[in-house]
Amino acid sequence: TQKRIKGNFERSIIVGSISHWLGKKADGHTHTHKWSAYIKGINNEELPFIKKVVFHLHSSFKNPNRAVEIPPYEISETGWGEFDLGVTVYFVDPNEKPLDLFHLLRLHPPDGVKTKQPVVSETLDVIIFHDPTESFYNLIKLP
Ligand code: SLL
Repeated sequence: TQKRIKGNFERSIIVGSISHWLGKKADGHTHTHKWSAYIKGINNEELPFIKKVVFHLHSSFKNPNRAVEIPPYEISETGWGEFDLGVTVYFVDPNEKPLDLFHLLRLHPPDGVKTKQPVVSETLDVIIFHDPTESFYNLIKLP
């Protein structure tokens, strides 16, 4: 068994989305917005301790579970509605339990008023790793 580094170690990740209104469409297409959802580091720090991110979209999308194995951990889609996006973050150490997050994918500002401007929604998630193995600690320690 591997040596462990005693203690709780925090790393923060940003879970977010950006949505753009597609503009008035003559063809009557129902997709009104193009959006991206992502996991990223603060100040675009790399996240070498992440192995894979799976985005769980609303069931109205084709292939709603989208796995991204290399950074940037981001997906893009077009759609018409807001929904609770599920995000599962897998870590390089398979013994670290995957993290399940939810992110409200916003197409409109929180006040509900429609806008032509991009809508960004981000939250910070603090992850606490407890007694990590030495090799995993080397991936989570800050530069
Ligand atoms: C609801 N908030 O509660 C809604 C669900 C789902 C949005 C919104 C589908 C795009 C496609 C899409 O935008 N879904 O058809 O590919 O029911």
